[in-house]
Amino acid sequence: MPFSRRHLPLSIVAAAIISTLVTGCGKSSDQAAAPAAETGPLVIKIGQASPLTGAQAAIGKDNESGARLALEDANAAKIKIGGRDVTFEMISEDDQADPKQGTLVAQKFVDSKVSAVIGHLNSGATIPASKIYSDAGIPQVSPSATNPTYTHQGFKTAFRVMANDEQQGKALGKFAVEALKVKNVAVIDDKTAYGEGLANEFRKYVEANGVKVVAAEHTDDKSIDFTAILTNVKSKKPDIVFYGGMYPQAGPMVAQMKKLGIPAKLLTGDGGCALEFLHLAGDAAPGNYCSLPGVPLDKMPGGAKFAERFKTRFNMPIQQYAPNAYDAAMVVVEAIKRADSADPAKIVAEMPKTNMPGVTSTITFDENGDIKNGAVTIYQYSTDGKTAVETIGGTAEAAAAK
Ligand code: ABU
Repeated sequence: MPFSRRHLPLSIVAAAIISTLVTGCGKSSDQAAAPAAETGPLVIKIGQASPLTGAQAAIGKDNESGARLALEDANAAKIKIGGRDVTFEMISEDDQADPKQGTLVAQKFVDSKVSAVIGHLNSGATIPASKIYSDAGIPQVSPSATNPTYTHQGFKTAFRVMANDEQQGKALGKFAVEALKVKNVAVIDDKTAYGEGLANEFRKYVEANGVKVVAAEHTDDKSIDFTAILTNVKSKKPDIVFYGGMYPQAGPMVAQMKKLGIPAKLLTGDGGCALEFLHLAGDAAPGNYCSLPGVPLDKMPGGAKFAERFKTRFNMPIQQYAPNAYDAAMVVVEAIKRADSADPAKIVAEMPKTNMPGVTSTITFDENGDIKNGAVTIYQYSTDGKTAVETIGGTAEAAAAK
């Protein structure tokens, strides 16, 4: 970090961001953003895409709210682009966590002439959509899609504000080997870009460290009955069950593990680390593990204040990725300010220069568009929440979380 904001409340961090937004706006406008004849307010459209209906709607709306809060803050800052007053307008679309729907939403954003996109939430939707944004030259920042492929396709338009699944799979494997000291594991995935990819990264790490995979099973991101695969898993007596997938499956899975008398705990990634897991798992939740990219909320530079503001604004707690969605949107706003333009090409050119003290951490990108120094935190569920047990990797914030 250029200077320590770790213990500063969000109000101060937000004030700093707002102050930065207000300054440096005296450059002349480009034609695409502000034709010389126009002097009225400039409306800059920002796309937001996540599952707003279906089993993952809770976290999809959480992403939407995080991005909305950022754009409301940007509007309150009354920035100018090309000398004109600016209003950021969020266009939010439901991609249903579906790859095909993701591409339809992406084309809709292109047709609507958005300046940038925050999203998508799921890797399965983000990856195919990213080709459409790349072809259109529109910058895209995913708050939560963690499959490495997203940023490894050579697209200049693709960015993500959290650690990817190479890092997350390795961190989960390291935790299983070193902290849990497992000797054999069962691995289940949902065959999605995210779930299968994370399970493969986990498996690669544990097998390289002498752990035996005694069962490898597959489900999908719609199923809620896992009796058949769990019956097979039970017969193999694993020390732990790893699941690569999302909470609508992870919650019922642990409930059914308990019902079947499987003594092993579930270890899963960020897809299983949503607040909703607790409701779905019921009394089977305590003791199970999940990971989330980043440091714990209370160790984030602006975490505590953000949680308070989020609760006040939306009358509900943070579900999962809202702080990351806030940062993703603010990264775009900052790039627009530096570009002094709403022209996507000019915003894309500014994105690699990002060095922003955000809610979650100071955000800078590597040559692929991945966040530099991304941390991963492992949590253990209790009856009514989850407790951070270990933070692996990352920057000063991660060190402070240990
Ligand atoms: N990172 C887990 C949830 C989103 C995704 O990557 O599919």
